[in-house]
Amino acid sequence: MRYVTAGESHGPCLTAIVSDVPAGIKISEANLNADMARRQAGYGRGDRMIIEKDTARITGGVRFGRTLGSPVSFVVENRDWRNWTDRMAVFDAPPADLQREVTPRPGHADLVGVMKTNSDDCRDILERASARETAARVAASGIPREFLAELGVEITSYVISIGPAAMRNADLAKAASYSPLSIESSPVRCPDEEAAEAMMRAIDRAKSQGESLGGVFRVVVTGLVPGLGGYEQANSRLTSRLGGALFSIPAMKGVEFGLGFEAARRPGSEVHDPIVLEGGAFARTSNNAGGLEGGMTTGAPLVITVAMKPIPTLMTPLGTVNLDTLEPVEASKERSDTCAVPAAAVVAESEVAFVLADAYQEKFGGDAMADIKASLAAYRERLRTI
Ligand code: EPS
Repeated sequence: MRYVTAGESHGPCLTAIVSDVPAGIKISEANLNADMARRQAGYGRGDRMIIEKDTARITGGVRFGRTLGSPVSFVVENRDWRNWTDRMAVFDAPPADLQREVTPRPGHADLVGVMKTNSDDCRDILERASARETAARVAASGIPREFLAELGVEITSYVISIGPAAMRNADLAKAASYSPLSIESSPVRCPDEEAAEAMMRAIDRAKSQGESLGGVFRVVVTGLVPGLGGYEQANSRLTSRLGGALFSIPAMKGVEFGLGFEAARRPGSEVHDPIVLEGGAFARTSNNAGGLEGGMTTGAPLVITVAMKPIPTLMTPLGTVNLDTLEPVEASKERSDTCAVPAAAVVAESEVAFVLADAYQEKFGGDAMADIKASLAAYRERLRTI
């Protein structure tokens, strides 16, 4: 399964198309929009989220709640568009009073984008580089998420730290133990209530100082069969495919699998997961690998930890250079979020869903749910009878 998106942050809408979709996946409008709402929420979001009420409208590829096997298309309206019709007009000439964006924000795509495209207005760049685009990704991920759910795969995520405020015990061994309720009922999507309070205080402090905050979150996937992905080629390894997908999300600066960087500090005997037989099946006494060995799933939960940098738009701006006058000035202050780490975790789930759906299709067939399920059942049976 693959997706492509189009649309600007303050344009009429975002569009997504998912191709290589098997026929017969049940699609729930409620689930789709629940994920859209999860991406919009999170303590630390700015006023834009009061304007938007994101819902994904499917405009092709689904009939009577099931995929047809054709590409699936989505539209997500930008409610804010009505405030931008002149500044973001498709064909009309620019309004006489148009203020070009000429004070690029350090850390955003603004400066390098105008250099690269020969534009004289950072808005040509920032409208698309904006993380608003991730609303379209989450919409698109409705297809791989439902596909995986039908195959018994569950994807969750939670926030481990925001700025200096962190969960006291974010041990790998507990990674898959948090209930969706304990995560989703937290305003920062953190299952540790005390840490969540500290994170919200850190966000309040940052906001009052005109600052922004990044953080660390974890994506956990359960119900995977062993053997997804491959060791044969660079691009068959799930480790590289997942890493690439996660780094495609704006502002992601680090991805760790299982123990991650900690594995580099320990001796081998304290890193690798001993193999045992449990009820006739292979199992592990730990999951330091985070569910991947040799670029393939082991069948243990996939545990990925991701670091996000602080949002570059600062209400107490850093220095920059005015592109017209070449004078040193303060960077522009776009309305923005103080912290979007809880939302970014939902986007990361979406990226992971695409990679894993692709890996299932590769191994079990690509075009009809019935055949994929039969092939998966035969594989499970073969592994059971080792
Ligand atoms: C963003 C700036 C803000 C965020 C936006 C990402 O938008 P605006 O400038 O319109 O207030 O709210 O995020 C979203 C709109 C979204 O849906 O996530 C940026 O500069 O990246």
